[in-house]
Amino acid sequence: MAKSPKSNQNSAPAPPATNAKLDELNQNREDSTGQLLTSNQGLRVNDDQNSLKAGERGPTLLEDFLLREKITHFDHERIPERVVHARGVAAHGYFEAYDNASQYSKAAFLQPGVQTPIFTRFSTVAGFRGSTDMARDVRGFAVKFYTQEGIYDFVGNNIPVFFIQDAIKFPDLIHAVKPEPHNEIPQAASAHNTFWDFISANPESMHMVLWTMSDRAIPRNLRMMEGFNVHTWRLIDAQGKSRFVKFHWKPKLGIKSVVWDEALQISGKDPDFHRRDLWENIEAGNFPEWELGVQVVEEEDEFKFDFDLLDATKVIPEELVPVTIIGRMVLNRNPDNYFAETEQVAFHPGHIVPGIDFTNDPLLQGRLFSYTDTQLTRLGSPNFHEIPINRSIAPIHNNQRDGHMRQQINVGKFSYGPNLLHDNAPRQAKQAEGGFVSHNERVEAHKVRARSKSFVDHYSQARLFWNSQAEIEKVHIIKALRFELGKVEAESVRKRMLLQLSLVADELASRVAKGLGLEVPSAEGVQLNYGLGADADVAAHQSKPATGNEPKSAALSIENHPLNAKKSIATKQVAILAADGADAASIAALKKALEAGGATAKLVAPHLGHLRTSGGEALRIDFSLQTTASVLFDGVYVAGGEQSVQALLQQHDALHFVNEAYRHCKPVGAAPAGKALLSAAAYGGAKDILSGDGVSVGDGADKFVQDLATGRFWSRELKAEPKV
Ligand code: HDE
Repeated sequence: MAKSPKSNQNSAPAPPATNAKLDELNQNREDSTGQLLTSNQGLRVNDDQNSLKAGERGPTLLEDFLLREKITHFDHERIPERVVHARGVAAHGYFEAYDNASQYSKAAFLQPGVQTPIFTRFSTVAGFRGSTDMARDVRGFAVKFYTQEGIYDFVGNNIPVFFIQDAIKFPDLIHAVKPEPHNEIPQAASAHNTFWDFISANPESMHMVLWTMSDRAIPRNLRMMEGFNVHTWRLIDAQGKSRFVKFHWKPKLGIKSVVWDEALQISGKDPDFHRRDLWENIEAGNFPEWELGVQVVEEEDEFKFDFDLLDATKVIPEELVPVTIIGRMVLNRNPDNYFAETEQVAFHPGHIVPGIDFTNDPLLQGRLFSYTDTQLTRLGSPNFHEIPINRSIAPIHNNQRDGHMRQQINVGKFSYGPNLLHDNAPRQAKQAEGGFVSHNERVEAHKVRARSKSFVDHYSQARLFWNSQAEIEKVHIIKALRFELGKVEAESVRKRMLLQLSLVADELASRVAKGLGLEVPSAEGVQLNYGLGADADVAAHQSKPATGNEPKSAALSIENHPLNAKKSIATKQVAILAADGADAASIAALKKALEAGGATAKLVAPHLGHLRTSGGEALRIDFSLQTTASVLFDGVYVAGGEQSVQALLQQHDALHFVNEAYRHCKPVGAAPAGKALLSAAAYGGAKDILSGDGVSVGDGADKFVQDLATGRFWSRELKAEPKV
């Protein structure tokens, strides 16, 4: 459970959506409102719709410099997309440190009350730039802090562990997960044959794979997910003392996900579901907020755990080391331009400031190389730090020079150091002046290409994760594995995966096996530790199956997570189904109750335009039944009014709307007259709709609002499919 410090939490009013970084960006903003058209050279252009020709019907002239400029620029508009995390969305905001962070770190941005501009980019990992937001995938969670001491990048994910322990395996992992190279299938999903072939031969992935098969990999939105920096890092305090740390972002609105069937449909109905949600909520002033938490481990306690702190496939259970909250992040402004900001932003785990330092986690060490290297391909020049969104607000002075698209005009003749003719400027900064000094960790070792034996236990934490899930979460993991492995063509891969799962928990393997129509193979005599060097002693690295009743950790579950203890309807979206003749009073009462709790209602009707209520009032319709779907909402309510309900009964889409919301376990409500629609929608997996939990008919707005705060009513799914 997170410990809350005495802090100025929420006490400071939200600053206006401007800050030092946003002000600095002003010099690059361009607004054409009321301006004349010019070429890129500033020439006023009289006609950019007709090319220059030899006669009206004649050939175009090579002389046409305006045509050439416009087309040439267009031809070069694209840059390579990110090799991973290509699809993303970002927003500006600020980070505010509470009064307790400075005890662990001397970083200027962690001193009490300091506010720092930030730019945060969320992403999926495997899909291309144009893929769907709702792919089952890890979400990137990258935060650029524009601190007074330079850029600090927090380049994390929404899952606290990773698939592999050593960076050298990353190209293999990504080649396996991206679409298969011969036909580029499947898009926006983890590849089936190749991914599971890799995973089944790579036991260290088992913990992370359970996270990706859980509902964490299909978030309801980006505002309601956690963020983690995965590796163990170091915090360095003002006395130079180093402590180990794991970072967490804790979403203020709790953790919420959708169900897989919804995810599949949302991908068709609104592939921009997450980016739209983030954009609209920021525009509406519902600024997303996270608290930054740290799990701090003293150096002398490094070896007191039964896993290695340097192993990125492990969490530190929050029961062992509680999370201390040290600050908060608020996103309060959308970017002006997707390409200039969200696409060109360049993150790097090696962008750190005094007070933060690296550990020897071999995954992190490899990342420290990769991120600059990848920007050279993507952004094309070592001057990518000069792109406005990447620019530090702390001044930059060094002897680096030139290169493609250099913006800075370095004056004078000195571009080397030491120099005596220029007083050694720019001069090296002493530590007391903020000069960065690496933590002086003692390292004495043989040079080896090897994996530490302390990294070998691949199953205990996978099992801890499994044991910590509520029954409905287990059901979702089983269904996800049946779906994903069901798409694998090679039976040998399916079987090997079942074997791996059986080493996590027999129950998990046997329930997945049932869906695949296979028996769980025996582990006897199988050597499992793949991915070692050719001459490695595999037997010595044999990972042991987890045994015994591992304890549970509530923070690994969504259902049992302490962040979800508080129920709220804030920012939830409700569809009110209505047609001509609807009862205005029932709509108004519900809208009022929802708005009081920070939720919004949208009127959904058979047609667009306006509907006429039973009292003759005209109400503006937000969506027609054809342009939206229940999967895009958190709850559904049927408005009163006999004539309206009769009209909805004639619409297959209206019945489907209610039926589907019920099957997805969402709150369903109706004014008394709406009962007829609920009865008619009670078919298939929703046949008990009138007696189901979280269904309110004629109970007034309050009961529906209460149900909406609860969220989902999983008893319906467990009852409809009892033997998963
Ligand atoms: Fe990344 N990763 N990564 N990664 N990563 C990139 O850098 C890489 C890893 C993460 O919104 C790339 O600029 C290696 C873990 C995020 O722009 C690239 C390894 C975590 C983003 C790269 C990892 C991450 C990236 C591609 C294994 C969570 C998107 C484009 C050692 C802690 C940032 C780019 C954004 C992006 C390499 C593993 C998070 C190729 C080699 C673990 C959020 O440099």
